[in-house]
Amino acid sequence: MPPSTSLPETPTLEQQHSGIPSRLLPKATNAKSLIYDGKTVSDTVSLQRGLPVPQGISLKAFLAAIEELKSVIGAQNVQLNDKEVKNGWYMEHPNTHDMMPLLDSEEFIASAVVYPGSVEDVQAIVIWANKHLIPLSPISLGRNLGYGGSAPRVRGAVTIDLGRRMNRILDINAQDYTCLVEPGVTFYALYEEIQKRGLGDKMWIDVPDLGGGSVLGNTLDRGVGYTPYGDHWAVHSGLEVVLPDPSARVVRTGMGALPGENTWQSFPYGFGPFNDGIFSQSNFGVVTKMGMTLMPNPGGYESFMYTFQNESDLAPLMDIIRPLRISMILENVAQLRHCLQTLAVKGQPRTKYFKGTGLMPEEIVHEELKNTPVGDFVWVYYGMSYGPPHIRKHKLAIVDAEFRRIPGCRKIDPSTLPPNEYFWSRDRIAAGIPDLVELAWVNWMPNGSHIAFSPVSPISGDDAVKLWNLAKKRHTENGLDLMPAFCVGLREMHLIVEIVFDATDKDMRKRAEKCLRDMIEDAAALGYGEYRTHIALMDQVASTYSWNDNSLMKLNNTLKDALDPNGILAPGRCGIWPARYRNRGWELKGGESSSEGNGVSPGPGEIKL
Ligand code: EUG
Repeated sequence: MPPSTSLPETPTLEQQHSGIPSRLLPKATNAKSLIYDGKTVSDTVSLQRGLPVPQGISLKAFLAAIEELKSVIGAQNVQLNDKEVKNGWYMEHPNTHDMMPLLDSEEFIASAVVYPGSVEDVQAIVIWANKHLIPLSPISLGRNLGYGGSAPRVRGAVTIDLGRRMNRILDINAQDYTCLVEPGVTFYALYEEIQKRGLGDKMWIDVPDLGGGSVLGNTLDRGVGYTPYGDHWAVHSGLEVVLPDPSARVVRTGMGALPGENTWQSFPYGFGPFNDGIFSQSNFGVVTKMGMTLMPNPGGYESFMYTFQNESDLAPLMDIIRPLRISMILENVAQLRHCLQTLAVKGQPRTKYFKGTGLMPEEIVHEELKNTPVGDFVWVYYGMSYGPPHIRKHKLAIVDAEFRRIPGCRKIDPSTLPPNEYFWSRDRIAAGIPDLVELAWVNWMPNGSHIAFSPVSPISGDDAVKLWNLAKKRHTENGLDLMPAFCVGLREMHLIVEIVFDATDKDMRKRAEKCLRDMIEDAAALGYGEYRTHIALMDQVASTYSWNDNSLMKLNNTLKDALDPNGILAPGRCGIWPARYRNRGWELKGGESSSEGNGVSPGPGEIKL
């Protein structure tokens, strides 16, 4: 590895749609050097298996089809993936494969990447794919890290990188507090544009832990942010979708169906069935535009942070949080984090604290935390109160009285914390200011990669403890450090357990997969299902939603066959397989070394429900 001082500078938003805002460039430089310090192998890998031609087409026919596509959308907008792949890092990520591979890095990999510049180009690509029966895999930014990133589920699918050339903010409506975006608009870009137009005092956006993702892509995957508008899907309004059948028809949902409409972004439903849902976490259409509502500046805000000293505080604390959250005294998707993640987010490798193998000893974590400005703890709650001071005062007093029912609870005074303390990153994010700090815990392991276990549960002490115990059991069995964060929604919580692993360590990858699959199974047995998952785990997660003889998947299959009769769009995404792939062993159940099934049927396939 070259010394990190010689790394090229991270591209900025001025230079490219996926770039970092200039205000965050020093942070990006620092984050990048920490990540590159942790890489023990070359960043570029030449493809051992050559061009990953998708099943069902010969190399010769595939290459001829690629030439044909070049003549339709321009040769410069079609790139074959036949030489090498580069892993990069969050800000300079690949669009060809999963840079954090759970299986071999040549499994979830594209044969080519295409760059449409318009909705018409997207239609042309869909028509082309139907003609040649070539699988497509659309991405917006491809920063769905922990869930497969930019990778296609089917080896050799042609990735449609929508974001590179379709990244306009089409509208920011300062009267209705809405916007309309293309796939390539990141949270960073939307935030900067609102500031640039002088609207920053008036309106906020809602941002996830990292701001480099696509607003549209994150919302379609039902991502989460940390202002009161944190449920992105719930606050979107209006989609434009290219359908995957050979007609490649363009549809606008909700009010967008009415020519000359004036409420596409302010009334999501329109008339008739509310279709938006079938285009989220699915493979039923290529979304090319999305409306999003924006939050009025609440007129002030104040972050707060409480620490709790005992593992056993988890249950009573959750039971305290639930009524406060449902009644909106706790106003945002707040996080209750475990101390190990707080240590890891400092960005240093685990070996800095512990040279041994096996699990990170708890005593060492507590010894380290004692010497930090926050001090030692087991759980930490990050929240924010919104509104002018006289309104915040009453809400914060209730929170304080309730949290202090837990013996040993400490409220940390933010004025005692240095500017680089993680608290300030949570503070910015809960105020809708996108940041780049969260990433740092990937450095816990060399070649740090992460993959999430994300079950949904009621907000209750009993449920939190059950999930904590099952995660702990499976992590211990597999020798993996456990770093849970409970993200508390309004009436449910998402537990997010990110397993950090060394992607070059085959044995560790196997243990991570075993741990994830066992947790999914254990959770399902207790009534918990995941809100989102990695492409390698989608078949398993989908199979847990099996009520009444898998009737939900049967409905999804009916929709898939009707909308995508040739099965070209993102086969296998969210466990939904087109007829051409069904019953041919494409589903991943665990332990496989190949992500592929045994062929595809030559025609539209037998539709059997
Ligand atoms: C995080 C949160 C998520 C998710 C993946 C990661 C944050 C980790 C609430 O949803 O799906 C610290």
